[in-house]
Amino acid sequence: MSMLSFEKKYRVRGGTLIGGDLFDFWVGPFYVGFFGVTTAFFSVLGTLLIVWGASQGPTWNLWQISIAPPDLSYGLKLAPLMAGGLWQIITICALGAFISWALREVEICRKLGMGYHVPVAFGAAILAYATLQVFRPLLMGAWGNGCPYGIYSHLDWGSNVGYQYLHFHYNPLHMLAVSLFFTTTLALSLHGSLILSAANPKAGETVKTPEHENAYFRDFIGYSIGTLGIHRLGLFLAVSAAVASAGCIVISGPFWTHGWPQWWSWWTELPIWR
Ligand code: UQ2
Repeated sequence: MSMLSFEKKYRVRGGTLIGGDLFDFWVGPFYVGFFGVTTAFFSVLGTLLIVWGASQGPTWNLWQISIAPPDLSYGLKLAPLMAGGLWQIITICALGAFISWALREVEICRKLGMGYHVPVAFGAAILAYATLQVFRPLLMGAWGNGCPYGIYSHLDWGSNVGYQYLHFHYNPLHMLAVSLFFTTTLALSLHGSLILSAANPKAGETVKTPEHENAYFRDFIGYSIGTLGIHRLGLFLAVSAAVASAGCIVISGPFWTHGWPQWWSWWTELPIWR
């Protein structure tokens, strides 16, 4: 715990959103807080329900275990436990845990006097999950449109939904989301490799500074975005990827029911070709 002397200054009471001082303490290096307790509650309950669901299923093969949403015929009703009800409760546990985690981040931000960029960014990932498992099924009128919890089964679901729209790669927001994910990995590979290079000079030489990092990229491509800029760019790319993902799935069904290749006929139907 090399940061303990630094942390002493920042391990302060207060900043909690709920419960006052009740859960305002640490366990080892970890802040607990009211939302640490609710995170633990929802994740333990959800995990136990998945394991129990698996025990009631046909296999212990890790790849094949699956907990499926209800049949489409149940619509938006609560389903019997063994016919999708388990999936519904597990989905509530998952969202409970994710939202608790984000609020625990908010409390830590408040203690440190930081901005809320971290929980807001994580909120984009929660939005994508909620869009897939809650908002889209709601808009389509049945929980059966949600994605199953299982390693192979969620891949099969993705493949089937893709083919349902003939060729999902023609979905313009899917195109944007994929491009943003790839660009995120490009930016992080450029950044991580630059940091490791500057921090690991030849034996006996001192660690290099941001001046060297700027000079490297100016020599290489004539431009450096800067040490603050690369982190702003990374945040923007990653959050945009999650938001575009949410968009690309929620428009598939609720707002576009044909194949995605057909969407592009807006181009051939432009009056300029007549
Ligand atoms: C940079 C810089 C860093 C970096 C990186 C760059 C000193 C430590 C990686 C270079 C990044 C550029 C030029 C932007 C690339 C654009 C896209 C869309 C991938 O200049 O400043 O700080 O880590």
